[in-house]
Amino acid sequence: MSAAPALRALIFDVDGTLAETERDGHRVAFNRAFAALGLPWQWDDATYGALLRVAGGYERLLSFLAGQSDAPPIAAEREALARAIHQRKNAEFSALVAQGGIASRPGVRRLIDACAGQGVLLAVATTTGRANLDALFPHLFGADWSQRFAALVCAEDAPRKKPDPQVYRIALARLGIAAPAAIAIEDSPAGLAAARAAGIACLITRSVYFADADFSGAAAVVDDLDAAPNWLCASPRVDLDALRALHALHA
Ligand code: XBP
Ligand code: MG
Repeated sequence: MSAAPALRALIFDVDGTLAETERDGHRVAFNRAFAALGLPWQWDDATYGALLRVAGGYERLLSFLAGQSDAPPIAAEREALARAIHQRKNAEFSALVAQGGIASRPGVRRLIDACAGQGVLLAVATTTGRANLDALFPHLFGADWSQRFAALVCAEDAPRKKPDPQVYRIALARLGIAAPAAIAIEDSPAGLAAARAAGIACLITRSVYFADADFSGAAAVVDDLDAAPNWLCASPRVDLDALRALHALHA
């Protein structure tokens, strides 16, 4: 029997995983965009939680507009409206981030800092656009954030949104590693499905909108990265030793 490959990379989802950007950022920004454009809609927490089943902000808007009797009846008009709302939403998201309204989730900064010293590559695999990363990451990881990540794969690179594995396959290609050498860290069922379909073991850190979701197929599920690992390891939190132990069990 051959030994399990070493853990070479952590591939992070962004929204809900690194920060509660859906609750504190995108939902608020969508509502500000609706108001700024004189549109009659506002999404409360429960509505947004249900809409999150559709990955991608633009796609989420289109799916919402298709079910609204007060939205344009012609598909091309709904698409134009969704593009306008989405563009404004992203501007509002950047403004929210600039105001300091979004912090990283527990343990994220610690784990990302640890990778640099231990030769574990870092990558991002997200359905959000690159502009949202450029706005958010300096606040989460400092001005030199881009030097920390060996690969950033966003909506512009991977148009087929999660649960499609495209975003993870591109991340692996850019990292130059095979799927068994990585662990994905995700918060959503669609993200888990995308990582698994790419052949990558996946750790779930539960976020507010997916607190009760079914994560069958995950290597493990924790409340956040500062929680005690619920698999066999000596670490008190999810650190690189804990992830190596999880990886050895699932690679
Ligand atoms: C994130 C998304 C994104 C964000 C908003 O999913 O679905 O659409 O909600 O970003 P994941 P955009 O965390 O699984 O990558 O509006 O830029 O799409
Ligand atoms: Mg997510």
